[in-house]
This record gives sequence, structure tokens and C-alpha cells, in this order.
Amino acid sequence: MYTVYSMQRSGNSYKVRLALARLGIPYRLVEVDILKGESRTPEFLAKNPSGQVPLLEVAPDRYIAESNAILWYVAGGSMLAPEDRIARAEALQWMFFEQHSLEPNIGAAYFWLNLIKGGRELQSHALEDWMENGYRALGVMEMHLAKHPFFVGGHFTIADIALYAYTHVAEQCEIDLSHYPAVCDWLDRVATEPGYVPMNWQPELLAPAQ
Ligand SMILES: N[C@@H](CCC(=O)N[C@@H](CS)C(=O)NCC(=O)O)C(=O)O
Repeated sequence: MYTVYSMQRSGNSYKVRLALARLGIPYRLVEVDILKGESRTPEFLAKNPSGQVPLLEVAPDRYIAESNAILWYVAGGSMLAPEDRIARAEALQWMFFEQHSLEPNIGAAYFWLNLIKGGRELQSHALEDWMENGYRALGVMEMHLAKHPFFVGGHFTIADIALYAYTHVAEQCEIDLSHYPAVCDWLDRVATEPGYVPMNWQPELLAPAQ
């Protein structure tokens, strides 16, 4: 059985929990509190030198880091991971876009405004850029979703999971989604997918991270 090292309020970790729930794959969850430095202990760094969650233990002492790489691994062979050459490249295109254009902006704003006390003051110099770039990323998504129900192949895939994680909390970082109706409709569609779980859902917890 997989072990998922995750933090409940981390969008990157949520991607993995959402994919596993959608696929009906059971797993053990280890909550890692990054705010207490639990991802930077020598024990955790031995598992993932990046010191970040999510992290998936796929076999004893065999780990995969990077949320989107984990999505490809857990969803491999399922409808969620396109196998056709073009569709696979399109899924990768959107997942790289997520990591380059969405997560560093809306993800960063979500983290500092919601998880860090005094984060707004600490990051006041960066917030404006995150907002501007976040809106630009939403504009790209809006153009695509105005013509397509999902990001790739006309159905729900791991590209949607990757992009959903931080888009669905955008309003918690003072992003106004009212000008992005296709994005809003897509958010609703994703939330009605079979097996959908919200970000605060979790299976039973294991002991704290070692
Ligand atoms: N590119 C990575 C980013 C992972 C990441 O930023 N994780 C954050 C939580 S969302 C983390 O663990 N931060 C702790 C730290 O860097 O010390 C992914 O997609 O998994």
C-alpha cells in the first residue's frame, strides 16, 4: 500500500489525495507539518532531499517527489493519464504550465495569505506580482475552457487535478474569479467527478513523520 507524506492544507499534496480518491486506491497518510519544519528534518530529507511534500513511498525506501510526477505514477494505465502521444504531450503541457505559471503565483499567495501569520506584511513586495501573474494564468485557462470541458481529450485527467488544486482556492487569496466563467464552470464540473474529495478530507492518519 502506498504511503503519502502530505500536508492537509497544501494544494500540491491535495492533488495526490484527490487522484487516489478518484482512482479508489487506498493509502496510508502521514501528515507533515511544514510550518514546524517537519519536512526539513534529516530523516525526511533522506526520503526527499527537496524537503517538500507531497512525497509518495511506492515500495520500501523508494520514493517519488513532485506532485505532478506522482500523479503520472498513480494514474498510469487509467483513463486519468492519457496514453495517446498527442494527448499525453498536451497533459504534460498543462502540467508544466501549472508548475510554471499557476502554482508559483496563486500557490504562493495562498500560502502566505492563508497559512502564515503576518504573511501579507512579510510578502507585500511580492503579492502584486503574484496577483498579476495569477490573473494572467487564469486568462490562459479561461480561453481554453471556453472551448473545452476539460484540459485534455474532452474528459477529466490528471491535468485537471493538477490545475484544480490551486485554482479552487484562488478566491481565498483575494482573486476575483467572476471574470472567468468558464473556469468557474470547470471548477464545478471537477467537484462533481466520481470519487471527488474536498481538500480537508483525509483517511485515517498514521503517526507523525519520522
Ligand atoms: N514542485 C513541487 C512543490 C512542492 C512544494 O512546494 N511543497 C510545499 C508544500 S505545498 C512544501 O513542502 N514546502 C516545504 C518547504 O519547502 O520547506 C510539487 O509540485 O510537489
